[in-house]
Amino acid sequence: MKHFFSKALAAALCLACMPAGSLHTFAAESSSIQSSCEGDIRVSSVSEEYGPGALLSGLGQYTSFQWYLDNQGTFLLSSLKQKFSSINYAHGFPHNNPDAVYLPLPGYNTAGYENLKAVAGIDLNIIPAWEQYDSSEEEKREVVVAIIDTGVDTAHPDLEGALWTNPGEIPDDGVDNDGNGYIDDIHGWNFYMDQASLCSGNEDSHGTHTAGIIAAGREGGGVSGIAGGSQVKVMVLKALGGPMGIGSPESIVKAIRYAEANGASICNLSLGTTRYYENLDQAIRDSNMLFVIAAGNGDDGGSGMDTDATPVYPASLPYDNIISVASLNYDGALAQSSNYGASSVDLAAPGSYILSTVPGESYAFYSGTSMAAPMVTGAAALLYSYRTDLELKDIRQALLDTVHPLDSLSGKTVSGGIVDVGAAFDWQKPQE
Ligand SMILES: [Ca+2]
Ligand SMILES: [Ca+2]
Ligand SMILES: [Ca+2]
Repeated sequence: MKHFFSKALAAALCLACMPAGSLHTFAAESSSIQSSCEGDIRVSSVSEEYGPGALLSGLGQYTSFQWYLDNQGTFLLSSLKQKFSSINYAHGFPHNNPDAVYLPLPGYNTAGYENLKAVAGIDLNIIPAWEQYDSSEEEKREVVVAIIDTGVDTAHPDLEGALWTNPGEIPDDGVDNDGNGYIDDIHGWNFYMDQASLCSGNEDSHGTHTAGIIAAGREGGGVSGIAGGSQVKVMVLKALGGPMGIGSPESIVKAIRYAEANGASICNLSLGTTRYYENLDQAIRDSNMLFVIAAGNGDDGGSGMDTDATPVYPASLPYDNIISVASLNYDGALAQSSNYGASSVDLAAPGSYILSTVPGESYAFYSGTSMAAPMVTGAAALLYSYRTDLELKDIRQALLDTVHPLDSLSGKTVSGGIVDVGAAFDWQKPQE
């Protein structure tokens, strides 16, 4: 087994003041409309004339801001700021626990984004995939996606129908009905607090956002998740918490084991650390799940790093069951804060100004590789559900083989491109 850990390099890595030895999630330059469990939706008047995708949902007041679904070249940050009453960072606390796993800090100054011009076609090409999925009469595979993150507001209306439900468990009766070792684990488990409750409020914004990217309903307004309204369901495994989104590698390892034991096949990890943990490495190496992992958001100054030279864990682990994901802007450039690596980062996905769910029936824009990874997780899950002829390792290959190549990603990622879901749906498995 190959070990990457380098003490000297570890200290150099972080989005902002992240010490060696912390695992954390990667949402940089987060722009929050609101993230509160009691919260209202603090959005000023929203017009559908801004941004792409206005027609994706008849009720979708937010869908028009999801540029990555169908980028028509009209998305403009300055317009966004005019439309929304508050655009703030979601996370802004220094990280100072040396033995933790945690949330990312905001990245660089976003001033350079004000007048960045969106480029048409820089998107997931998801529409053809949705059309195929919806029109096909073939039986779809049920796919459970484990989200190991902060918690998720499971009561968010846009996540109704998106959640995995443990079939053998009766809620709130104080009994471990299915005998899996966890009492009343209906939609997952809270490994951070070792309890069934999955949402504690603001601290669970990041996980709720991730869940929405993957599986928010395509119908009924709000946002549209990549695998929304499909046979894909998300299992909520809270392993990070507190105002700084801290957790331990042990919690993540337990969550990985739970996920696998309870039927998950794909696992989203929008988290990372500079420190090598043998137990985390082994849990991933020995797992049959496909892991989609955020590549990380750069160094102290918010500049993306080459993780071939400065690894980030677990994204940089060399296993075939990992897809490491970089973050792309709406103009097709690699996000300034996104890590990259010709051999350690597999592909890129949209990650700047991503609108998704946060606790309290709210929505927020976050940015970073934390948002790019669940794009790929959603794509992988939808593809795995649709292509019942494929195995998980084929899903990874299909996504890598069918990327839309971009000059900005050449030499910076293994595949040199942005994930193209429509093309992946038509992928042909090579004859052996
Ligand atoms: Ca149980
Ligand atoms: Ca029970
Ligand atoms: Ca929705």
